[in-house]
Amino acid sequence: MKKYIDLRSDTVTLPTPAMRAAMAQAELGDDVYGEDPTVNRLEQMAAERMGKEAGLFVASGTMGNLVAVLTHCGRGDEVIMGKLGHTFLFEAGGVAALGGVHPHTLPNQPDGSILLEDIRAAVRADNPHFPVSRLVILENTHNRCGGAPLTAEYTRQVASLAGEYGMKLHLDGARIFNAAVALGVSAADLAAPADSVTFCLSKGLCAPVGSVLCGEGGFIAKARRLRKMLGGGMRQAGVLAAAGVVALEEMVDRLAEDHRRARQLASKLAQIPGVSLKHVMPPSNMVFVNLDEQIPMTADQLANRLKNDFQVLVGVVSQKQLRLVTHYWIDDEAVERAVLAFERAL
Ligand code: TLP
Repeated sequence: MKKYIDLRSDTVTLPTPAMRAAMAQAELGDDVYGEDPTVNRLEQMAAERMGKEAGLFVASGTMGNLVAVLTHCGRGDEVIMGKLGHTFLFEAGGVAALGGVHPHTLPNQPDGSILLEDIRAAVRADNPHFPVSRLVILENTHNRCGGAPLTAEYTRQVASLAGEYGMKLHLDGARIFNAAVALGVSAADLAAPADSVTFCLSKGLCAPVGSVLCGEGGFIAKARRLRKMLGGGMRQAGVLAAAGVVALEEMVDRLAEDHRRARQLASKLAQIPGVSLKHVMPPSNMVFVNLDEQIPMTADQLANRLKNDFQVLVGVVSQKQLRLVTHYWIDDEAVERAVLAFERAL
């Protein structure tokens, strides 16, 4: 098999040798009976890291967000989310399809936030014509907004606005540790204002599978039933959770290296004629590359050329935009080789 430099996403990360060893040795039980000690340990560690009472190991970030929405909302309720949010764009419409929950989308600002006045204006009056406004979702870091981190202060303002109207706040913190490292604060600080938070073990943290949904004890008990309903009750899941434990113990602080490499990649790509970037100084581990009109190629064509001629894989966002994501398996040499591939391909 050819050896690719894979910058399509941090979801492509393979487990580290320490994770494989922990998986092989994990103590196991039936988690649907609550008897898998490794899952229980991971859920407890995750809850502590998020500053919440309890955690629930789920198969993916998508499942974590879906379970959270179904736990907070009933059929005919409305959830406010960003137009560029992962929950709106990339989760197969699960909240509507499976929960009968109505998405109300609002513009995302370039920094990933949603304007407070937009949220306030979107809240429904108590009137039988309208769905009931029940939940707000924020995303941190914000994927489509260039990996931008939302501050704890902004999140607090949204939580307090939501609270004024009896709504809850869910945080899609798939990359909350990237946000914490970027801002120099703890993930618990960022999650504190939210009623619930999902974070992913299988992105920059390198675990092969899984996310954890965290919140208060009663919320997680209800979420556990919904996870079962969705087919997400996993049995000897400790074999996966073991990698998650290593992810939390060993892989969080090093995310700063991925951010440094994203800046390095961006600053070099920005020097190539015809290339411009969403952020010349990317705030976390994502680099969004725009191809100017002078480049006679679509993003798709460029991605194919990078793959076939240079063994470099990148994500295609739109006709003229690519996304490159740094992660544990991208070292300084891979960054250099990717830049060289762009220079030659263009
Ligand atoms: N994001 C993936 C793709 O689905 C786009 C990626 O390559 O970035 N929330 C956020 C903010 C995400 O970026 C993702 C995955 C998820 C949730 C869903 O996680 P999974 O893939 O575990 O369901």
